[in-house]
Amino acid sequence: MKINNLLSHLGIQNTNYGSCFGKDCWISTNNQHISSINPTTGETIATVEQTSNTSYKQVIGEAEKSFLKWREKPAPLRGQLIRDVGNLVRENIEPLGELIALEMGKIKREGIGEVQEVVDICEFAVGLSRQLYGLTMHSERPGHRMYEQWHPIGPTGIITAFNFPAAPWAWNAIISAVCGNTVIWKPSEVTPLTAIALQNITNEIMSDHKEKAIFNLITGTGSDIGSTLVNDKRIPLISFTGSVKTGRIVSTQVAKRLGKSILELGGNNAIIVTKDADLKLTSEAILFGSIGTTGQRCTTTRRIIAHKSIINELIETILDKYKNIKIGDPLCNTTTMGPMISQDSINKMLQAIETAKNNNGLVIYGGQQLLDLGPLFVEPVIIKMNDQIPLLYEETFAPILYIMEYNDFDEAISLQNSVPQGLSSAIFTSNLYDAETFLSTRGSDCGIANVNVGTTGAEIGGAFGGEKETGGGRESGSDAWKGYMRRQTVTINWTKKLPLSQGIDFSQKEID
Ligand code: UN1
Repeated sequence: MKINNLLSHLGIQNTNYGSCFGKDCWISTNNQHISSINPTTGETIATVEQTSNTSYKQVIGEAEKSFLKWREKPAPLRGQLIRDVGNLVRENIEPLGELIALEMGKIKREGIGEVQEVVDICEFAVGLSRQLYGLTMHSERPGHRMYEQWHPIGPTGIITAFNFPAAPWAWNAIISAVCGNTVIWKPSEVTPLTAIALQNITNEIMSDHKEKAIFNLITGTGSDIGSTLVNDKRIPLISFTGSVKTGRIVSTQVAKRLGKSILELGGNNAIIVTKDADLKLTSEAILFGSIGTTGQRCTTTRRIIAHKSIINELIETILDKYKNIKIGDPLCNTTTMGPMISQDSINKMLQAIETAKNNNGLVIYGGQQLLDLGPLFVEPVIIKMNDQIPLLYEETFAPILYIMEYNDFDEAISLQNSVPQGLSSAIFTSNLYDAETFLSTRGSDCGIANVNVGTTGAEIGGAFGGEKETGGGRESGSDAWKGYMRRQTVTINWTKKLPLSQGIDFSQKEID
């Protein structure tokens, strides 16, 4: 689609308001605008008015009001609204995928894949709307019944990152909404247009269902409006996706007011390749894992830990694949890798390459800036690391692949677990013992552990998140919904007696 047609199809103007609580409820207070810039060309796509203190107050006020009504709606009826959101997103999957490619530079096929995650989570949430189950326990007291039930928690704040401008919103917002909460979304200031397009979709559906302010939008920088949201006592839960550095600040600020947070922070993901791995399969997974989304996924494969007997053959197989990467316009169907998001990211990548080279690292492929293609294009880089240097403990959000070798399997696991982050991990092997050891308690310490499947591309059905500095949060499928609700333990006495628990006798008689 032509860019102008695409934008108007998704309800985006040249200049937009960034604060909204429903159809025809976009608010302007003449605040400053931020620009959404196409990383492929450096050109401004459109501008968006940032949320001011005044518009913030209005959005939160509406979200609080709407919560009181929405929480009363039976969950299966809430599911019907979510089903309609999913259907409208599905109808727009292609333009939304294109918009993501345009605004943040991942290739269109991956953009569409990301929107598919939104559709998938909507479908999951519709089923979930009839399965927000609590347990029943046996009481120790006669004639008593005990059970637990789950209630909505309140308006929830969702802060998302540029690299996945749609899916993490959905993992959080859709689940939170089906749980009976209203949602206030602050997207990355770099990708406000995808957020506006999704807000337009939820506006349409909220209006069809005679609702508003279930899905709400605020826009601006993290240090400004993001921080206001994080510190707002009226928001019992903040879900934050972003760097470890910012996550630490967010989690401290939320904890200070005894709020709850769900954190999805950095990764530093490795694939262990054993001597009997299928190298064709392995190199396919490595390619998608390392250059998909231009190496800017939190699940990106950044480290390969290969057995010394196959490392050279593995490198050859990977190089064959890297030589065929087509770098260019992410909207072009044949492109496999688009631009990076910013000059700052490129600087960090180039700096990491320098540090690696200065520390006995050998660049075996790429790493050059490709200014002919545009300001933000780079070649992905493969670096053979001979020493375990501090650089390898950091997440550099770029298409950098470090390869290192191991001798025995325990060493491989210990290298895999040596980093402070704990998001995703994988092993490629046909050895059952190695696969099971990797999955055992002395194996991978990550939230995600895959066998003969790469580190990226998690399905929505599982709980998504990681341990250690990744923050411990879980989002998306499985029972991650519990993070968006408050648990209530209920005991009912249906007798005429009042026995106390633990057998305590509290009668007013003398006790020897
Ligand atoms: C992210 O990079 O923040 O597993 C999320 C994956 C995607 C999600 C990545 N489903 O790679």
